[in-house]
Amino acid sequence: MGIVTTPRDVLLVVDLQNDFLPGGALEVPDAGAVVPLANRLAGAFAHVLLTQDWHPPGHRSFASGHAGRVPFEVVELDYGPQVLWPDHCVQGTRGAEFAASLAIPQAELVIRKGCRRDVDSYSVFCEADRRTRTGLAGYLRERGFTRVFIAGLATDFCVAWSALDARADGFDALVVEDACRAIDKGGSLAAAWERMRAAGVARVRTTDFPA
Ligand code: VGL
Ligand code: ZN
Repeated sequence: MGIVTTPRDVLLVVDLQNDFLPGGALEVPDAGAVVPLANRLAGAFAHVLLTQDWHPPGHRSFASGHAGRVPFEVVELDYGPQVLWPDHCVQGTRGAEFAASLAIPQAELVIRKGCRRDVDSYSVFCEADRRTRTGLAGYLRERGFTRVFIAGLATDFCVAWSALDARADGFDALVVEDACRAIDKGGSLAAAWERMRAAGVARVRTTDFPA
């Protein structure tokens, strides 16, 4: 598929932060490969936005605050099931900073998520309570963007939830598959692709863009 981008397209680069990269607190397998791909992909877009997982210390999604629990277990919170994570992307820490090799200075907006202590947010559109909006849909609409391409981390969490919410909010959503990496615990990656397929999220590759 040869993709021709237009000024109505936007690239969302999701969570390319130290804690998700090699040596980070919540390292995503092979995540280091994504940064150069994202840098190059960004050149095909007139508009690029970055997202940043941005938790206060003691965030409810951290296993460390749940007695007797360990990372990757699932607990029931008031808004539903929550995977517990190692402490990661704490506001103002080195782990929360963008990868040093990320080179997208033209990015127009950085949207932060997971900022409230008691509510996680994989989606860049809407928090895990499924009520609190981040404002991204309004921003995209006001600027006339209709197609949202997504690359970054992690395919089965922030990328997938954001793609699904983009569709729910009436945007075309296209995940650039090879410019993403997954956490993939307990079948989470296959389940995420199935949900995205059913919702009409398109699956594309960096090789679909002009060199
Ligand atoms: C993410 C788990 C916890 C992600 C963020 O960026 O996919 N995953 N926080
Ligand atoms: Zn997080």
